[in-house]
Amino acid sequence: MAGLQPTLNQFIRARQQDYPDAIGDFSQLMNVIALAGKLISREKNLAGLVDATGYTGRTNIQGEQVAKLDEWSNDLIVDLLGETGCVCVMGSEEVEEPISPPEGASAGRYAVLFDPVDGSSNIDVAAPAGTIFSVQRRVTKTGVGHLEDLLQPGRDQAAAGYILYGSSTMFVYTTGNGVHAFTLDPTMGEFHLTTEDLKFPEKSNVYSTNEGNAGTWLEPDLKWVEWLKQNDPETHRPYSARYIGALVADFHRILLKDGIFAYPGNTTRREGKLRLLYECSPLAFVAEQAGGQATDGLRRILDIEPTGLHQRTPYYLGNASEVERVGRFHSDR
Ligand code: FDP
Repeated sequence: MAGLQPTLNQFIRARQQDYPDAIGDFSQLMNVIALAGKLISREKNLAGLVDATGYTGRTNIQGEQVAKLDEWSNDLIVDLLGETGCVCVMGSEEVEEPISPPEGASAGRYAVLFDPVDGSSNIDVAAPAGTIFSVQRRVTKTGVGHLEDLLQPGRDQAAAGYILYGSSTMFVYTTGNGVHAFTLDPTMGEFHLTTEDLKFPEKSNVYSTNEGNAGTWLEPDLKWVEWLKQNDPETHRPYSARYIGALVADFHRILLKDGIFAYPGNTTRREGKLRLLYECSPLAFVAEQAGGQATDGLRRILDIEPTGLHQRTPYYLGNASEVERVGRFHSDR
């Protein structure tokens, strides 16, 4: 029954013993991210009424149009995190360079990367979108705003997760001790635990990819999707296709119902579209903690050594056996 399950705050506090060096910073960070999620959720739900649809007219570092909600959410998260005194640097999809906490705020032990609104083109059509976050421990000793604290491989993440703005607003996170999902009760303004230690289901015959790009795909991906579509009931084929066009929403469906998400590289952009540090790595951490996998076709996403804040990677994410299968199509590329 709603309201009886622990709140996100209570749940994280009860698990402080998972972090021997915890001094409350981590729970504060999670609470602030959750607060941002509640505010973005409210803004998204009222989008047409509060001038939150459409674009600002600017393009970001990726050359993509900046949606009004992208900009609003980015500023909100930067302000909220910056004030905590828990961060030494932030990295956002919307900002080219590392972001320092404001002058006067103390520098904390964490570096936080985020995509404020993933799938923002869905906002104008009242379809799902999300926020993705990744928390790394600082590796530098002094000062703030160091790129080095952001450029760490995904396997070192202290925590990662996402907020899904769908028919419900969900907060899903891991600290490397399982994946836990919370649902926002908007009447209470609280996230309540809905699933502890979430795992991918066993069965899997759904794929999620933008097949409209197939004309630019490389041979392994063409052959793989062709295989998925063949009729062979023994191997549960053909697979069903589902594509929402917002990574968080597509991934959440797969996490709950099984399958694989793919955004391959292609002939014009070998590195694909999705960004390693604030899209792929955090969801890869969640996926692995739920028994799934994430690769670039050949390499484990969490083992990629980042070289740039906005670097991209081909991406295959989901049920372990499905990610292994697509890897076999890529193994001779
Ligand atoms: P968007 O550009 O709308 O923000 O990385 C961004 C992303 O959406 C993902 O959420 C989504 O999976 C993908 O791009 C959609 O890209 P395509 O429109 O090329 O399919």
